[in-house]
Amino acid sequence: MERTFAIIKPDACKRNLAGKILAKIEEKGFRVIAMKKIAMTRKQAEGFYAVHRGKPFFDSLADFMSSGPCIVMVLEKENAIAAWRTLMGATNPANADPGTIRKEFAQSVEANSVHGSDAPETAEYEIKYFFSALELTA
Ligand code: FUP
Repeated sequence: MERTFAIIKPDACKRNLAGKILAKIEEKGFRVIAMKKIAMTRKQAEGFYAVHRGKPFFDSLADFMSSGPCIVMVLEKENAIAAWRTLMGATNPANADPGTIRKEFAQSVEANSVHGSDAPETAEYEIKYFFSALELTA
């Protein structure tokens, strides 16, 4: 079993798409280990996307991620990291496969509805950024 970190981003929360996205997650057999709704400050959003600091899209991305509430989650399944990225679809919704969340819901490469860790080390870092050990027992 593997765990990954997921976000339902502000664009999707604003459009009341959290339920539809969660339904897809559950249909694919992920177990939701932890979940909470949060509103990130600009600084918290910058810290989360620190690997992208200095890139041309960084400031706009940090503004977007702190523009409203999002839902952060820890998902568990066999090969959860790859399975969640497959269900999310390509970063740019124009390139996302049919049936993926980004193809169905994303508005742009920035407002692309969901996030998912890209490797075991990132998953561990991202889970710890948002959740305490006590919140990961379910
Ligand atoms: P992903 O892992 O699919 O979320 O994609 P990246 O880690 O490459 O990028 C993180 C986020 O930066 C994306 F979800 C959206 C944003 N981004 C842009 O806004 N513009 C770009 O050109 C690339 C990424």
